[in-house]
Amino acid sequence: MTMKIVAFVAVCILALCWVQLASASEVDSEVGTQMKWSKRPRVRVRKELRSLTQAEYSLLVSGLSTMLSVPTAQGQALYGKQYKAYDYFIVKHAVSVNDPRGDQGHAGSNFMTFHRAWLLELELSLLSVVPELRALPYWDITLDNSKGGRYFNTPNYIFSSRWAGSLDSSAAENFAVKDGLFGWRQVGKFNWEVYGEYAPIYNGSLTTGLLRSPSSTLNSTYVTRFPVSNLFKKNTSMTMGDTTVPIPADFDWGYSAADYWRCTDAAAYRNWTAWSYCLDITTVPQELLKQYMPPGAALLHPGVHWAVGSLSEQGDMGDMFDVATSPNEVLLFFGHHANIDRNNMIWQANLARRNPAAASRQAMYGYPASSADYPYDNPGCYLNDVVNANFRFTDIFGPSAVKPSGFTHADVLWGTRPGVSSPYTYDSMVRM
Ligand SMILES: [Cu+2]
Repeated sequence: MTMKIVAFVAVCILALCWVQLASASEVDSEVGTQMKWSKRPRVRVRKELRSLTQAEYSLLVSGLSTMLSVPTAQGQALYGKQYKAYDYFIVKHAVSVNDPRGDQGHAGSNFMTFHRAWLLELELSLLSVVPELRALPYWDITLDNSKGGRYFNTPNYIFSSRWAGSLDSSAAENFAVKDGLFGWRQVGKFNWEVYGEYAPIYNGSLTTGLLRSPSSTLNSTYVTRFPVSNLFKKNTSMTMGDTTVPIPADFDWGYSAADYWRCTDAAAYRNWTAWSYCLDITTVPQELLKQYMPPGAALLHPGVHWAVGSLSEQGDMGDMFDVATSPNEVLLFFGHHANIDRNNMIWQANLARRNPAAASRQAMYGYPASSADYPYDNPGCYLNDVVNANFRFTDIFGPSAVKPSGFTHADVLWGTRPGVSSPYTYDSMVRM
C-alpha cells in the first residue's frame, strides 16, 4: 500500500514537472530570443522610478548628487574613465542643438539615436559612482496623469517632494523649483576652462553666461518652472527646428497608456520616421505637417517640455522648455527621455518580430541613409554620420569598445538591437 502511494506521488511529481517544463518552453518560444537575452546578467534592466527599492532610490540620489558636485577630472580619478560630471551632459546637449549644420539631436530622425547615446553615456557615468544601482531608471508619465494615473497626487506623484518637486511654483520666489530631490538647485555658468573647445558652438546664455540657450535672458539662477497656463496666454503654436506645431485647445502633458502604446505598433508604424512622427510631432518636416495633424500622442515628447517649463509673462522659457539645456531638470529629463527610448525599443522589437528584414544591417529599421532617401534631416544626421560630430560619443558601449572617431547613428542602432546586442532593456520588456 505504502509503495503504491509512493509510486503514485512520484508519477504525480513527474507529471507536474513535465507540465511545468512544457509551459516554460512555451513561454520561451512565445517571447522568442528576447526573454532569454533579458535573463542574461550583463543586460541592464531599466526600471520605472517608482519601482526602485528604497536602497536603489538612495543610490540614485547619491550618484546624481555626486555627478552634480564632483568635476569630471576629480571624478575620473575616483570612479574611472566612464565618469563625467553632470554639466558635461548639459553642454553636450546644448552643443547638439546649436550645431551650425542644424540641430544634431532633435527635430528629425536623429532625435532618438542622439538621446539613446546621451542616456547610455549618462548611465555609465552614474553606474561608475553607484554600480549597485545596476541601471538608469525611467519615468512613465502615464502613471502621473490627472485622469486616473496611479500615482497622481499620491506621495509617489512625480511632482512631489520625494521626486521632482511641485509643478506649481510661485511668483514670490521667481518660479524657482523649491522642493523635490533637486529643490533650490542652481543653474551653473558655462565653464570656459573645461568646455572652451566647444565655445565656438555653445558657450551659455549670451546675456547671463548661465547654462541656458544663447538667446535666454532668464536671470534667475534657480531651475525655473513657469505656470502652465502661460503657454496659452502667450502662444497658440510652438516652433522647434523647422517645424511649427499648433498647441491643441485640450493640451495636457499627461498621456494615457493607450496613447503611449499606440506608437509601439509596428504594423501601423512601419519605419523609423513613422515611429518618430507618432511620438514627437516636432520631428515632422513642416511640409508634411498637415497630414499628421491632429497631434494626439505626437506631443508625448515635446508636451512635457512645454508644460513643465512653460513661459513667463514676458516670454522667457522655463528650464524644461529651453530645448538646448532642458537637462537642467535633472530627474525629469533623463526619466522622460528613457521612457521615450523604451517606447522606441519596444517598437523595434515588434518590428523585428513582424518583419526581421527591417531590423537587418541593410534596412536598419528604415532610418534614413541619405538625403536622397529622405530629404528633411539636417546634414550630419543620416545613418552613417557620426552622432553629434562636434561633441562625439566615443565610449557609450563601455571601456572595451571605445571609438575615438565617434559612434554613428548606425553604430548606435546596431549596438542596441533589443534582444540581440543591446546592453540594456526595460522592465516592461522583460515582462512582455
Ligand atoms: Cu534633447
